[in-house]
Amino acid sequence: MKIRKYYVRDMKEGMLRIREELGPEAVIVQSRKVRLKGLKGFFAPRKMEITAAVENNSRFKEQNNTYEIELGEKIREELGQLKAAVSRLAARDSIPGEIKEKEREELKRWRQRLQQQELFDELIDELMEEIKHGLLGEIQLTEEVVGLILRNKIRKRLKTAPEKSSSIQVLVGPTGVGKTTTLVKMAVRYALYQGEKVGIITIDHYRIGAIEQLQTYADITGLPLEVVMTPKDLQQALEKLSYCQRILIDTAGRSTLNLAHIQELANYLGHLPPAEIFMVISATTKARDLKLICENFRCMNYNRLIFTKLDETDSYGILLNGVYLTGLPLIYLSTGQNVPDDICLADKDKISSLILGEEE
Ligand SMILES: Nc1nc2c(ncn2[C@@H]2O[C@H](COP(=O)(O)OP(=O)(O)OP(=O)(O)O)[C@@H](O)[C@H]2O)c(=O)[nH]1
Ligand SMILES: [Mg+2]
Repeated sequence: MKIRKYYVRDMKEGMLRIREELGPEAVIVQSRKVRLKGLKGFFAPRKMEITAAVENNSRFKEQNNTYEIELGEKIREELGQLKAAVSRLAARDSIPGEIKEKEREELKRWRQRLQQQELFDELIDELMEEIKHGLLGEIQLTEEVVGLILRNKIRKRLKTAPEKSSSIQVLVGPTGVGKTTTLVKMAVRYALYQGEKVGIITIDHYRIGAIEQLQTYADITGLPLEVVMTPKDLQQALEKLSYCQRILIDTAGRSTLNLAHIQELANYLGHLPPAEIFMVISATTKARDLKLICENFRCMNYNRLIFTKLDETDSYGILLNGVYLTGLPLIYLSTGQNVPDDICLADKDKISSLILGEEE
């Protein structure tokens, strides 16, 4: 596939150049307004950057920088007329059934892939609509090109952020999703690999064995641990660990449907200074339950996302669903039970590839 960028005044000029240089089979992958580099570019009006792609086996061939179609003059003329007619019809959204069907075929495989990846239906529809609108009726699509455009759209919709922007990080979420394990992975990452002084607080005194679980990790890693029993104790624990650059707070897992328990935990967090509050969700969660979790935990004012147990599923749509639903950045992915290794920063390219089933 040949991909080229054009810097032009407007779409009309771009279309002319693309058609002239890449041929009528070319498709527009992306278009945006940009300022050209340098002082001159700064003062000049913005240009339109258009990225166009065409398959290598296009019937157009390059000769001394010009392209010659391997068809007779008459056929070429007829083809041109036919394409113009189709384009006019497409613009009026009155394409004959046969051609409309053809367009659907090219998108169908990708729609199926996104469905199989369990993206929300409404999100799939939005993506497909965006693709259809971004394409010019006149030019022909291939599955490969639709894949490229889709990858770009998914990448744009995903949101990430730096792993740390606050000295206090709290992990909240439903029961058993891997909050404690992930917290320890993060703590070791900061303390061991990034040389920070890290302290841990737990406000999980509800589940039998919860404190012991974290105490064991604290003993192994040598990190200080404070146990908080009441909302007021939280302030004291923060003061005790004030010599630490980073304080990680573990919380009790709460059932998504038990709003009273969720609110009880939110009361603890109300005593915190501004913090990063990570919502931890298992990647194996059903789409419908994801909506419930995001909604019912809202009183926690969570502002970051972590997905765990990516090693237990081959459907990755939930990662985009989570960002779509909350508008929040995705920071970490947990990929297994090994502490501290099975954690990585969320990467837009990698996630797009996972969703689309492409090798990175
Ligand atoms: N396969 C897999 N298992 C994980 C992952 N993260 C955590 N686990 C496992 O999930 C189980 C629960 O982990 P915890 O860290 O105790 O979960 P939690 O959210 O703190 O649980 P509660 O505090 O009871 O709500 C443990 O067996 C972990 O080893 C992961 O990314 N992949
Ligand atoms: Mg826990």
